Amino acid sequence: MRFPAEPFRIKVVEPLRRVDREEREKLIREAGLNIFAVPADSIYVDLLTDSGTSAMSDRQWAGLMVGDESYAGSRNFFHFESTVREIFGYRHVIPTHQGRMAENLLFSTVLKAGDTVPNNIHFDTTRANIEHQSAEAVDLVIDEGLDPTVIHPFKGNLDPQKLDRVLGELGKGRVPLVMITVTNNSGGGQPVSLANIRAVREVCTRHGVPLFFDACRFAENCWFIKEREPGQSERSILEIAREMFSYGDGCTMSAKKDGLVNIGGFLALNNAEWAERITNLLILVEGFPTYGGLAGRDLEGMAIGLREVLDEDYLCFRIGQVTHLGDLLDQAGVPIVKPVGGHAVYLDARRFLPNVPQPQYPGQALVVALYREFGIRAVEVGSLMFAHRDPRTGQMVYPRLELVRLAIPRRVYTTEHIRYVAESVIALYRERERLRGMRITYEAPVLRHFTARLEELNESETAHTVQKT
Ligand code: P70
Repeated sequence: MRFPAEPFRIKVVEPLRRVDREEREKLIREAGLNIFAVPADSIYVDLLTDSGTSAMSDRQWAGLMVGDESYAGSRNFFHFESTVREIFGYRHVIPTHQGRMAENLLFSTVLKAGDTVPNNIHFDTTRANIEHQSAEAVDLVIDEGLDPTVIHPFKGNLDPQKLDRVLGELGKGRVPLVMITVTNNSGGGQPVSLANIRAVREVCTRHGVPLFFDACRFAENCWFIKEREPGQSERSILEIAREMFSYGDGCTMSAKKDGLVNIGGFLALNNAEWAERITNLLILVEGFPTYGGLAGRDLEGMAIGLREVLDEDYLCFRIGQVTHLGDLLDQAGVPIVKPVGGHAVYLDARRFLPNVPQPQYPGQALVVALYREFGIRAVEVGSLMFAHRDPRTGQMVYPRLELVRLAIPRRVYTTEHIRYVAESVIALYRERERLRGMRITYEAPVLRHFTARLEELNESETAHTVQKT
């Protein structure tokens, strides 16, 4: 058997609408070639994100019915709090409506202008929330993590030597915390090893700087540790998670990923003084500390989801389904980031469309074509998302990786859907020299990819250098 079959059966179905090519063409044009602006019910397979798109289990739905909607002291909060303490091990548990609010509360409390926050690679909202405090977000992933072709079991590892250098130069006065993102979303959903986390902890301790996790996909990271790290194969996912988090001082979490819920997040930490300041801010901007911007039933769904995600049959299927998509594409010669990560397959747009230079958004050209031709929604993780003007030099700085992410929602699509996606991408690859670059006609000052508008370049504006294979 190639990979385990779905460890669940389907009790409720959500019909999908098929929209023909002509209508898709019209919709994507009206959307300004921005896939975020296409109505979701005009999409056949939606791989925009694995965030908030999971199917909840029957137990989670049952949990919603025992939601206690008391303003203060809801019983679901205590269930949620004890679950987070057991898995993550941090004393203070602060619920938020999603991950970026946890980031915002943390960074607006502990950062001052001119500070620096290292990470393996910051994701977009994390980077934006740090820059919003006039601080700097620096990416210190190992060099292997920036090359889509290098095979390495833990390409999400943070380079301890690079970190030592940054902390040596800036000192704890300028670096209030170090972060590690598990798994490393912007680098292809790549895991971080326990050995690397221990090494990072050692550097942090030597410089007196706390370590926080961006824990969105922690269970998927732990699955890779169990599979790939020597000496870990006999341990449970819970044991591995507890050890992993024991090296940190806190975490931010978007439960929309490995919490298996459609909304929810939290901040958990040991520092009582930070927790008190953050809680006071929470009351001002989000809600009372026992609900934090959520309903009681949402907290119950999270408490149950955080346990379900530790199930090995689930994780084996989940990671297997993503790997299966990657294998189908790889066997057909489609350039992808290898090895395949935990939650998504990433197309390498530089090699897919060598005729479209980075300032012409090759990743976005692929995203638009996948929708127009096949009704599939993917997301660009490249120059549209990350290119920015260096404030010192005034020059545009382009990211090393130009990727298109096919993120797989949890427990939502069947293997046939996955095969449809693979066949579509392969068909597009065979037709790739027809694709054109694009230019931006509108952009917002921060997180521009969510609302930007673009237009396609004409034939003469696109450099055609692709070799027909
Ligand atoms: C995604 C979403 C969210 C995220 C994350 C990491 C490592 C924090 C957050 C914020 C965002 C997204 C991107 C493209 C399209 C749709 C959505 N990641 N840290 O899909 O969490 O969204 O709950 O505020 O990946 O990767 P939250």
